[in-house]
Amino acid sequence: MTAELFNDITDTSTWQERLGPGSVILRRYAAASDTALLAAIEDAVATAPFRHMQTPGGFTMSAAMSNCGDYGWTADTDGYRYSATDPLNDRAWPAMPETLSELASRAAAAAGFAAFQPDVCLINRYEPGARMSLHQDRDEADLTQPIVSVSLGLPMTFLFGGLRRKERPARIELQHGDVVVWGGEDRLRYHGVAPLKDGEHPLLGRYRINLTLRRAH
Ligand code: MD3
Ligand code: FE
Repeated sequence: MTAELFNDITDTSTWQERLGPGSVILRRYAAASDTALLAAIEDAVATAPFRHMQTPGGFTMSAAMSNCGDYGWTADTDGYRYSATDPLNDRAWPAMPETLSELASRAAAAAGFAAFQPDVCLINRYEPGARMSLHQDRDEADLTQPIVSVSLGLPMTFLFGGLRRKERPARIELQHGDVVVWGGEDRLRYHGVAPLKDGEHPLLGRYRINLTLRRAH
């Protein structure tokens, strides 16, 4: 037996788990491109730094956020919106690297959504204790377009609720490299992120980064 057979680094297997009629987990789908994705994120946040946005309700979000693409998702005391410029500097958001858009189109196609072309990548960064409460994503113009999410770094517990806020959410572990495609009937389901547990990830240290690739317009 050769050592490689037992070496995690050579394990590039991926597999699918269906979550609902319109949502599929592509386990480890992004693991092979992790360093390229992280380099692309570093590039973007050098121009559009991570920041903690304010919600219209007056709370500060515990995940730090930035964007790349033609638009960026922003929150402030006036509400939630997609804007073509970064409100911190009134400049265009950094362009979306092809590594990101191509990964998202491929993942969407693998889940049955042909020709997905994202125009936004929202970048969320969690540190231990950071969370995201149950919400729907409904600021996009065409809700027949899916959302593709990519998890990097520390593992987390994803909360997958129903179409009404009061339904008790399922808890799903997502790990480094996991990609999830959300569309169809599941597109408007309530979802959130449980408080991140402390840990140490070989590439990201004490952080989890989530990318959501979206079609805003
Ligand atoms: C299910 N982000 O940015 S990604 C968000 O891990 C957001 O940072 C979480 O929710 C995160 O809005 C979850 C998974 C996700 C994204 C969009 C969805 C799940 C979804 C849209 C509809 C249903
Ligand atoms: Fe969301």
